[in-house]
Amino acid sequence: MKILVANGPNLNLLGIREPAVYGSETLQAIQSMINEFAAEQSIEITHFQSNVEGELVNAIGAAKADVDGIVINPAAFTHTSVALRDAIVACGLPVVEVHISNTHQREGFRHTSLTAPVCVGQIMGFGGYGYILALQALIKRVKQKT
Ligand code: CA2
Repeated sequence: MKILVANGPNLNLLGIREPAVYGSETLQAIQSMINEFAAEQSIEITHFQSNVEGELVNAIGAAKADVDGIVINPAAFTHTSVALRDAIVACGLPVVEVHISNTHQREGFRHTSLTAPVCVGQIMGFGGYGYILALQALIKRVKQKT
């Protein structure tokens, strides 16, 4: 089984700024934790991070031919991007949305996700561990379908 883990804009800054909101874990540390979990589960992970909306759209489009599912933190594009939502629908893969913070405890504009309605589900508020929860749920879903 192959899974794409995609991260959106500014998540490359994790652990460097705003630790009160996002914790002190860096993106690299989260990716290492994911890799360790993936090795235990005998699954393959491809990591991708971009600050550019079109690059995320392209990565989701390319994933269709290459992976069995996607875990995505679309970051700020969650709340704005019809293009990402359309790319998720078009790829036809099971996608799980993850957020490090609980966006419902934050500003009103973060309470709406344009992408969550076209995902299998959404996990938020558990910091970097949310990626592991998302992977567990996605692996189960992919196994059910195969
Ligand atoms: O909680 C999440 O995972 C978010 O997707 C993070 C996004 C935010 O726009 C979403 O509403 C919720 C922001 C990612 C940027 O992360 C930073 C990390 C350190 C310093 C500045 C930004």
